[in-house]
Amino acid sequence: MRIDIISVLPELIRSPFEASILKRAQQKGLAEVHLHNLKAFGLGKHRQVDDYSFGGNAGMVLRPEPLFDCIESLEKERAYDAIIYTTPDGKRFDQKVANQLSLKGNLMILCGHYKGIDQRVRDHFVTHEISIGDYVLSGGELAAAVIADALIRLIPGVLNDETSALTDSFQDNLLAPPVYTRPAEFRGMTVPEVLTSGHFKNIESWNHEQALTRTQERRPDLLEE
Ligand code: 6GU
Repeated sequence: MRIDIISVLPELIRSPFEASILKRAQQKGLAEVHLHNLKAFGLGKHRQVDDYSFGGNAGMVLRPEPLFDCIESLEKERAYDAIIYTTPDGKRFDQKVANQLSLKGNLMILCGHYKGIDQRVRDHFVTHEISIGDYVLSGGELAAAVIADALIRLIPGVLNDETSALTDSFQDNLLAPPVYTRPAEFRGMTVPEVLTSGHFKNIESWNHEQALTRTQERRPDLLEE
């Protein structure tokens, strides 16, 4: 998987890709993340990328020319399977969307900024408009980093424990069960006996029961889907 992220503020999300799982995935050759500064395609001496919106609404809008130039220069190098625009008015991001997008080869993510990007860019290039939740961020960069993380960890070989992504919360519309590690007793608090029993079948059904109970209590909406 290759992800090209286009932003007016790429510095904001450099560090997530230079640490942790995301870094290891790139070192293993399983994922490539490239950050592009839209200002490199800005207009004139001042590398202008934004302008006032027609119609007089407050706030700046990213102009079409730098985005068209940037996107077309990338498209000249390779075909993209999806061009994602991060925006609060997009479709809500969830594990199902993450699973689908994780199967793609080349992805581009356009980070919205200010009041957004010129509608003509959306009409012409964008295949997926994604919001990461019902709240407003100051830019799409953090959303892009969230999306990239969620996709990359699903690529086979990225996680050490191959089954780990399969037992995540949401993978079967259930929240994950509680987890424990050593010591079996800590300050008088013990681990549920079944987990130390070594009885695989009982452990499995205990985990499933706990996942169901948790989901019923915390996210009953997931059980209705
Ligand atoms: Cl994708 N962008 C911005 N700016 N705010 C958001 C968002 C995206 N998703 C939720 N809030």
